[in-house]
Amino acid sequence: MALLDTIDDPRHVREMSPDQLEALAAELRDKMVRTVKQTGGHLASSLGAVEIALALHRVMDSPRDRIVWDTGHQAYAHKLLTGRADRFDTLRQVGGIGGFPRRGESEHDVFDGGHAGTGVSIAVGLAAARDLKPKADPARRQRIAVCVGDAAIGSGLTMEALNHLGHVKHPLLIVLNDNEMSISPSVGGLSTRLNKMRLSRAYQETKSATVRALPRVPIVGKPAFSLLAWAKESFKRSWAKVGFFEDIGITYIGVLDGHDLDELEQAFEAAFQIPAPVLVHVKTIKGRGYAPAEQDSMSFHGASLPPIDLCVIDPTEEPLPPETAPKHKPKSFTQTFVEELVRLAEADARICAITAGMPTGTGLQRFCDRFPSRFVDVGIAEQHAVTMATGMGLAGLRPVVALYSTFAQRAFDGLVHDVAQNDVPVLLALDRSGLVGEDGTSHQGMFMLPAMRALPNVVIGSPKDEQELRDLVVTALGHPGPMALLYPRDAGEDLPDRIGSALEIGRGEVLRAGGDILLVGFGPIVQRLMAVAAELEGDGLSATVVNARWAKPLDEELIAEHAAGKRLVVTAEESSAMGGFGDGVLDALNRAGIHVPLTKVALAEGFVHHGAVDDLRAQQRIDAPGILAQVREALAVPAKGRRSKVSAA
Ligand SMILES: Cc1ncc(C[n+]2csc(CCOP(=O)(O)OP(=O)(O)O)c2C)c(N)n1
Repeated sequence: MALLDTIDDPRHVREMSPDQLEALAAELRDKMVRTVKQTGGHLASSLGAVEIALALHRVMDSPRDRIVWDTGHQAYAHKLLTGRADRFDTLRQVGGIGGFPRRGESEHDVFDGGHAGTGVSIAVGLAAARDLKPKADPARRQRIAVCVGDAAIGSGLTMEALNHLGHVKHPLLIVLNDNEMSISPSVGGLSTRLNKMRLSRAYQETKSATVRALPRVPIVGKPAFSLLAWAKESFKRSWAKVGFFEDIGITYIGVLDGHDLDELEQAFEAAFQIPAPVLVHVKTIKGRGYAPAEQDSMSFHGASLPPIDLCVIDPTEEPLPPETAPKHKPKSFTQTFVEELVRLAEADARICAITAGMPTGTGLQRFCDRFPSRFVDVGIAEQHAVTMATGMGLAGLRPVVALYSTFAQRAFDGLVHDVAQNDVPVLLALDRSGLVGEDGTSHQGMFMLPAMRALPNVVIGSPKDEQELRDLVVTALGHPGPMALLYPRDAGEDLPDRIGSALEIGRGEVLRAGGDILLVGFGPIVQRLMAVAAELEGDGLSATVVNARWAKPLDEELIAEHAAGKRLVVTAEESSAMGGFGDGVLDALNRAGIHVPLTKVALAEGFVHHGAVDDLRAQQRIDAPGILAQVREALAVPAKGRRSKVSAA
């Protein structure tokens, strides 16, 4: 029987022998690799954190003690050790195990995460709550740990939390899981510092002395403090220049081998003896134990590739038979966006591009390869990206910030206070707008459109296809103010490449004309409206389809003209229904005095869980069959009496 099958409580790992633990670590890795080959997922990060998870569960008593995983993408071992091994093959599938800690799944999951840099704040909050309890309360002995990566630790939110923690000094263990990588190589001054700390010979001597001394650290009592004080001092002596954490009030232990379970346990145990915040800096290998992931941790960071692609780059797998070779894939919106951006940047030296730790995901790596000096990766620092872009815009540049819609949420104040208030020509390229699928609640791109609609000066556009995306990029970079462009993770329509040309801002277009229904959409969902219109013909209903292109300013005139006299208006967007494009159309029609029943096709209120995008679209009834069904239902509602849940008269 596999060791993993014997673990239904993480406490069981405390009773295991060193040999068993080594075997268990191998089993955990094997399970992750086999699963992710089928489901996709954050393989490399989780492979690198196996020993950290084992050590934390051996030293701590979860769920009484609390283990926080920053971001949550490296927590697969934790999931497997906490009663989810038998369901792990459902990872990221509809109704299955989520890719990040999810409180609904297990009492061992502390919070529902997904965004980088939140872990230390959560842990500080937990520690603050614990330390408010009366001294005699046994809950005051609760141990709290947070594991955070070397990229996430540089995010603004983590910096704020560390700064605060250094002041309030709640006892708490921060495990800095340093694999030198974000998704791409880590960037930033802190990252450079961490590198120096790892590489210095002086450090090597300090480190080995610390590690040699750690076994002598007693479980309780004062000697631990003096030993740690010694370790700290010796560290400071060697590292006067790199005492970043010490300087802000956080005790530092490091750098330890993050794959040496024994060393980790001793350090964690020692850290918990100190009545103050302690950061244990460990060096790990991203992708540890699976050669393809170790060699190419970038591809295996978030392996969303279909299983077949993982096999192609896995030398241990059988070669693929020719008939199963990957098929032609249409270009993604991301690729088209970057192509057009690079084309424009050839002719306009003011154009520069900014990413927040996602050069590959946003496609901007291509821009970087062509114009390295006009490209900036600020690290996981979305707010800084947007505000810095404002500064660049004020100084005469044409900054383009490409962010995933979900991560742009963190930059919202920068958008309001900096970009919008100053009315600066910043192009905010919101990739992954709409459903993203397997990453689930934390990652769906569904809140930025409603949030941005209220912002003065900001123009909001979304293309019906990849050719129109080129037009919108040209339009945005010729516009003297801020613009946000929303495009999805999806592939485009496989249309021929062509050069973009400027469009009139606030002008939509009629794609087909019909007398019964107006279907008006924002973004690529317009393609589904065309399919729906074709289907409705079979019902004897003719539909006008309008591609709105702009959610702000809305083409009110065009929409009002085509809504007047129809039996039904249907608005469509792949975004939260509340306060979005549909509400804009509704307001506009009300203002124009046009009172036609209106159905809003959008994402229902609430978070959208993980699963394949197509399944989620079907679930939300925003795929073509779902929209068609909604239209048919709306038309079956008698004109008088019951109001449809999304209708307005
Ligand atoms: C706010 C935010 N921005 C970007 C991301 C995308 N992202 C997920 S993991 C990651 C890199 C994290 O690197 P690190 O913290 O060093 O952990 P590692 O994966 O290397 O273990 C990034 C940029 C995110 N999850 N949240």
